[in-house]
Amino acid sequence: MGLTLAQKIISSHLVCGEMIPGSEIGLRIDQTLTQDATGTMAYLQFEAMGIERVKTELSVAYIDHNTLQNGFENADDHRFIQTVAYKRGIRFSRPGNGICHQVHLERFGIPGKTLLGSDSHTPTGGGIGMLAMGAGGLDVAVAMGGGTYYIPMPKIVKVNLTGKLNPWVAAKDVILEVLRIMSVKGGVGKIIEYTGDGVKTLSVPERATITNMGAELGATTSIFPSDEITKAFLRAQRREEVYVPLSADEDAVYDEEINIDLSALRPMAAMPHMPDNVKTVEEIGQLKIDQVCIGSCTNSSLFDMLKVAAILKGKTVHPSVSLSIAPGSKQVLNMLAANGALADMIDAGARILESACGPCIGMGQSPNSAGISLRTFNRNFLGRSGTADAGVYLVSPEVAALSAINGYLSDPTTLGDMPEINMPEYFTINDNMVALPSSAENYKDCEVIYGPNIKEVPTGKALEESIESKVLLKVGDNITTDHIMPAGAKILPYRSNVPHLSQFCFAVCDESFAARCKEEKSGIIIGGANYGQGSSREHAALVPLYLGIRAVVAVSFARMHKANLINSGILPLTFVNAEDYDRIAQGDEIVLQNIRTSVAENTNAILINKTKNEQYELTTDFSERQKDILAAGGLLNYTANLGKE
Ligand code: MIC
Ligand code: SF4
Repeated sequence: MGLTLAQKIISSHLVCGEMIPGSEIGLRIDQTLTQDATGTMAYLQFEAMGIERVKTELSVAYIDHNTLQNGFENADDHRFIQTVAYKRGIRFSRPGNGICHQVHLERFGIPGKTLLGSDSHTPTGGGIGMLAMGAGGLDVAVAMGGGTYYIPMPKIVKVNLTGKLNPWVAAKDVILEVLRIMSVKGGVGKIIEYTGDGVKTLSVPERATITNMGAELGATTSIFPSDEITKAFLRAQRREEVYVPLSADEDAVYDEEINIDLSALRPMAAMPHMPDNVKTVEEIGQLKIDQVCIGSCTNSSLFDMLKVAAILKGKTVHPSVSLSIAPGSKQVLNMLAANGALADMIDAGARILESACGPCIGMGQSPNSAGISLRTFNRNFLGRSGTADAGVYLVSPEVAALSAINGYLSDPTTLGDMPEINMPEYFTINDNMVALPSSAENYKDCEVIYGPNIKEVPTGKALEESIESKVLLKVGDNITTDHIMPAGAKILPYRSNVPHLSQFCFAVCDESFAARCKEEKSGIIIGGANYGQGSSREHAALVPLYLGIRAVVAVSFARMHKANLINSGILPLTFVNAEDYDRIAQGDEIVLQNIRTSVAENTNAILINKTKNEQYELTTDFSERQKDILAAGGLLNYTANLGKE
């Protein structure tokens, strides 16, 4: 029986386990990346492990999220990361060099390698045939130290692409169609593998848009084959030597199959407040808009920017619209400047932002009250833009640029012929903003500089036999990490200061949650389906840990968040009967009886609801390794205990 491409890369990196869907496998990680919003914590944990130098083939630390320096905090974190990187053998991509995923694809990604990043959009690397996955910072720290990365073996979904995109229909519309079909929880426990004749009609930046936003499906990762188009992209980046052809075997067997005819797709938009709330632009109609933001790791390649510039050329942004554009990397921005496209954008009235995440993570450009914002980004979760009542629509760069001129949501297919976009034979290469680390000889003398905003990382406590506690919060389905631990310009500077962060935990859903936790000192959370979807941020586990949360009982969990809960020593438990979710209420007094034994023996746990005088069965479905981590009260304790043995 043949193998799919993902299975081939997994089998060549398999440290332990069997490729049986759902069972735990351990993978060797070739490359890692971090960004600054998760990186500070990841490097604090790396430092706590006492490992002298990274053991990967390549590790890169990017600064791209916390770039509004509205106080000393972000700059201090940047300096901390820079000094750790220098000392420990990690390359450092300086602020201004661009968004981690865009830069990594351009300059470092290698087909067939494994990449683990402390950011959920790491699967962007799947655009050149990497097995690229997002994870919590602690998992990335372990991988940097040469440790194995564990995941449940995913099912493999084949997305068979046929036909060719029509003019003005974009890669964004392909992934929006996949989201419409599969939903934000449809990809949990799965790898999305793209095949079929349609693949060769898509350039690497287009493929990367699709794999990037596969994160919104909840998928472990997404991957395209590595072919002649990949080779041409790597050649244009003057990295042809890393090219290897890679594809699935002819007789590969997939767990699921989806067919998409590219020629049948229309421009689409994901409506507030979920990336799978997708309709065609035509169906939504001429919605009046207040803001357009173009950029993010999903749509900020040179290819995207040149299309935007061609649409804006000679026009003026509508008077009631604010248009901002953040090119994805220094390479992109430089090339736009050199060929005049940047001047076309500026001339049309675009507000040019630095090459960083910017508005995508609420670092500025929050819309006006109740504003309608079109964004080429990947997430439109409630409140993420920084304006609680704004409505964010996710669209392609083509839709965004035309709408910015018209002042309302517009379908670009009405524009007739597409302007010819000529991609350069070679990109402009200058890696001068990637600082190299110290040498293996002199690293010992390098100092790591900590700022005053860096506070202790909370650690869990060993699991007790029974937990007696209270339901401190009950939430519904598809709760995102942006609900649990919001980001944005005001909060992100405190990513290394958990006590300060804690006051914002769940504030989007319930402003009094943090205060209640502080009063009660211990509690559990009840969640619906797909609890913790979205980001890889482990703060969504570390902060509840700090607030005394002992367990989250949900209908189901998103992959990265479940791993982060386990790593921090919080029990992620699921209802055996999903209907029991309706029976338990916020404020109920509960007991998780003999929970330590249930976890150790993998038997169903019993939740006694003392308030209702009822009891419910919960699943404890953990691997041997996860059981030990939970028993120890988190991965850091577990690792420290190993050292004592
Ligand atoms: C995001 O898009 O939500 C982020 C910010 O990039 C996160 C990481 C973080 O919270 O720092 C992600 O996607 O993992
Ligand atoms: Fe940055 Fe947005 Fe991409 Fe997250 S999704 S890495 S915030 S650009």
